[in-house]
Amino acid sequence: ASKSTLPYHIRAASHQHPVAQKLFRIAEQKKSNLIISADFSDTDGLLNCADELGPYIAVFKTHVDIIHDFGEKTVVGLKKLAAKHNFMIFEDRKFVDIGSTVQKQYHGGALRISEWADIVNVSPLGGGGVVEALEQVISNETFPYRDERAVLLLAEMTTAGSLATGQYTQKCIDIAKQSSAVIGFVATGGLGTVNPDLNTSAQEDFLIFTTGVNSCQSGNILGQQYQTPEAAVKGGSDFIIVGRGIYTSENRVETAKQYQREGWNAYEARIAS
Ligand code: 5FU
Repeated sequence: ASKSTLPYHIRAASHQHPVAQKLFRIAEQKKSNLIISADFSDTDGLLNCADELGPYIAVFKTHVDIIHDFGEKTVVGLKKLAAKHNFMIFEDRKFVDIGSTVQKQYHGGALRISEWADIVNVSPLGGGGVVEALEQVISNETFPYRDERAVLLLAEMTTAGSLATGQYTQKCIDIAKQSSAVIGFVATGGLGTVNPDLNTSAQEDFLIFTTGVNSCQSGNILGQQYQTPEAAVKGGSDFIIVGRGIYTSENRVETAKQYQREGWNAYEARIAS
């Protein structure tokens, strides 16, 4: 049975993971299932965007390795704005190496991801060991953010010719079921409603995060493929991720509000169905 027709507050109350509980509650409070993909290359640009759009989003998604002046100011600023506007932070890092390397990339290192990102994602090309490696860090008694960190698996990609399909996607579901740190998937939406192996038990409730959302574009030259907020949410997406559709628009606050409304209306329609 799909969980996608249940309201977020019901899913929050029954979810096993504190990060998923918090995220559902934020979404419900702010009436937003919108994630901004803030692909900025400088700290000021990133923080300005977080401050301006913070009120309308549930999650702020980053690629901090593209920020040329990343440092203390970025980390402190992000954490402060997340608290101010009540959003979570998702670093779209797509960890893909062997477990011990990923542990070092996640915790410490140049980007200090474990310090500030509530959510990170993993590309389990090398199998489930990489998820176990992150779980080891997150569940360690000395880790200061023990119940405040979660993992998504990159089960599908939006790009034309993606290899993350079929058996690969299925295997991601198997890996997720083995791990207490995984709260869901980055996927195109349908995973939440059409996959017969997903969310089959009362305890299981994986969240679907969907990139490649844009109301006006159908694609661009580098293979990106888009769907509208309505199509994504109707198809089973719990959180829609919008980048250029918002941050390159003339008035990004108004555009963000519009995506927020569209995403939320589609969610309300889905739970009423
Ligand atoms: F895993 C994926 C994927 O399959 N497609 C994506 O587009 C991630 N992304 C990210 O979402 C990508 O790295 C960008 O950060 C963002 C999409 O940005 P856009 O401007 O909305 O196309």
